[in-house]
Amino acid sequence: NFKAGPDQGTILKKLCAKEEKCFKILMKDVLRPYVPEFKGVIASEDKDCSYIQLQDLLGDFTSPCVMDCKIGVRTYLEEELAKAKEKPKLRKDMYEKMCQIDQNAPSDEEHKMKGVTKPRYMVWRETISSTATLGFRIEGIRNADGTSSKDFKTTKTKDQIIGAFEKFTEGFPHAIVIGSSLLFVHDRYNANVWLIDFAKTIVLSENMKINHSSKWKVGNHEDGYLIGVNNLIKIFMTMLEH
Ligand code: 4IP
Ligand code: ADP
Ligand code: MN
Repeated sequence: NFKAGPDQGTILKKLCAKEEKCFKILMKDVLRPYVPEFKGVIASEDKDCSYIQLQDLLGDFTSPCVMDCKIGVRTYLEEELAKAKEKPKLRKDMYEKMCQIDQNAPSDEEHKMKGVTKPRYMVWRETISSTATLGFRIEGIRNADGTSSKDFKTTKTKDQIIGAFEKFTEGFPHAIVIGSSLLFVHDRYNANVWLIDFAKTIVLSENMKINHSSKWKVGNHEDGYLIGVNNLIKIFMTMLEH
C-alpha cells in the first residue's frame, strides 16, 4: 500500500477517494498541524495505481519506534453495515482469519458456510481487542531495530495494553506522550503523535450532529473517538504514577 515518494521526505499511499477528499479538507482545518502534510495526487491511467503523496512522518527520526493505535469504538462504516444487511456477502478470508485466532469463534452455521459477513468479522475483532471496551486498540508496533509485531489482536485488558506501552517506551521514559492520535513515534531524542488514516473519515450531512463520546447506536454515526483518546490518556497517566 505504501512506497517511497518522488520528493525527499514523502511517501506514497494508494489513492482512496474518501481519504483524498478528507485530506483536502484537513489542509484547511485547525487539525492541519497534527496530520501528515498532503502534497497532492500522483495520478495514473490505471486508477488502481494512483497515489496520494504525504509527508513521511518518520523523516526526522533516527531508528524510530512506531505504534499504530486505531481509535474509536467502531471500525466499519454504517454504510458497510447497511450493505451487508441488504445483501449479505460471505467473506471466506475473514472466516479464515477468525479461525486462525479461535476455532470456536464462528457459529455452526458460519462453519458450514465457511464464510462470515464483514460487519460480523469487524465486530468480533472489536470485542476480542480493546476497541469495544476502551475505544481504541493497538494495531501494530515497530521497534527501533526494524522488527515489528502485529500480534495484538487479542490485546484487550488495561494490563495487557500497559504491558505493550511499557515495552514501546522501554529505555526512553521521556517519550511517554499524551495526545489525540493514531500514530505514536519516538526515537532517542524526540517523540510525536499524529492523526493518520482517513480512508473512512467522511463529512456528516448537516442535520447530523455527533460528539464522539456518546454510545454508538445504529444510525447515530457516533464513533467513540474521544472515548478512545480519553482512555489512552488515562492509561498513560496511570503509567506516569508508577
Ligand atoms: C482488516 O481486518 C482491517 O480491519 C482493515 O482495516 C479492513 O480494511 C479490512 O477489510 C479487514 O479485513 P484485519 O486487521 O483483522 O486483517 P485497516 O485498513 O484500517 O487496517 P478497510 O477497507 O475496511 O479499511 P477489507 O474489506 O478491506 O478486507
Ligand atoms: P491503511 O489504510 O493501509 O491501514 P494507514 O494510513 O493506516 O494505512 O498506514 C499504515 C501504516 O503506515 C501506519 O501504521 C504507519 O506505520 C505507516 N504510515 C502511515 N502514514 C504514514 C506517513 N505519512 N509517514 C510515515 N509512515 C506512515
Ligand atoms: Mn485503513
